[in-house]
Amino acid sequence: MRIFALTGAGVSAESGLGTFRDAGGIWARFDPMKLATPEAFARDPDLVHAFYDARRRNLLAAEPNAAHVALARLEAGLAARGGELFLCTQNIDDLHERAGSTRVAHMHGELLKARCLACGQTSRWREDMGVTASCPSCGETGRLRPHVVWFGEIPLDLDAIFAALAEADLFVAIGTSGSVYPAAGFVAEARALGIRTCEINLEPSDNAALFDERRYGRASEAVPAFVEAVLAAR
Ligand code: BV8
Repeated sequence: MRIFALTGAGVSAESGLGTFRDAGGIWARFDPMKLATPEAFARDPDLVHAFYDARRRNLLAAEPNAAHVALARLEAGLAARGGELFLCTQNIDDLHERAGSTRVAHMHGELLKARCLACGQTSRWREDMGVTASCPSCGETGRLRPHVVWFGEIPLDLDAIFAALAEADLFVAIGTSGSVYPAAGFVAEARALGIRTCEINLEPSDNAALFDERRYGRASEAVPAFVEAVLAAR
């Protein structure tokens, strides 16, 4: 059985990482259009770096939760049965990896990586970045940005993502409001391909009506229950 799982901020919410649209979520305190765009970075790099430096520090103090652990178990359980999990995340945290997932497509990039605007190299980055950091590859100073996909930029790994989606037997969206494209369009793509769809979320998402199956609850409870059901059925 091939499962394509798309995760969003809701899967990391119980690990203490803010979500984007919930009351009090990251964007509720910051305007995404002011921060998560190339224009914002060009206009006020200090402010954008401060936003990501704060999130990076928060992430380094966070732990994966039961939802991340369950998805790692699903990857191993499907592989043991000759199946496959393609885990595509909109999240820029590394909690899936820290929970044991080995194949994660970070379509919106990764908070713990830096990209150099001088040499184009990406490197692991765990400290504050700010406008004075130097590139580990070329040594240039003040030319680093977070390796994340901002609004208006093209998400990463799209070819691999759409290829995996086309091969899936089940598409499951977990902890995402279905409000950011192209990720929010994946469920419609799955339906057009005749693929069964499932949503696991705290509450109905913007595109809830497009899902064949809907499971609501906190990810740390609903995702383990879903994984047990899938692995018991095989
Ligand atoms: C692009 C990285 C062109 C940075 C982010 C149509 C087609 C294509 C593009 C567009 C389009 N319409 C509009 C666009 C433009 C735009 C867009 O979608 N705008 C929106 C505002 C309408 N899209 C883009 O700009 C994208 N690029 O289009 O390029 C292109 C595209 C394809 C091909 C060629 C060219 C780039 C978008 C990426 C932006 N970067 N993040 C950073 O993190 O700072 S987006 C950001 O929002 C996050 O990555 C996040 O993934 C994303 C979506 O948010 P969610 O993850 O869903 O989080 P949210 O808070 O919204 O929802 C959380 C859910 O969890 C809620 O439902 C909540 O109920 C639930 N929840 C909460 N707690 C729990 C829970 N569930 C379970 N348990 C809990 N405990």
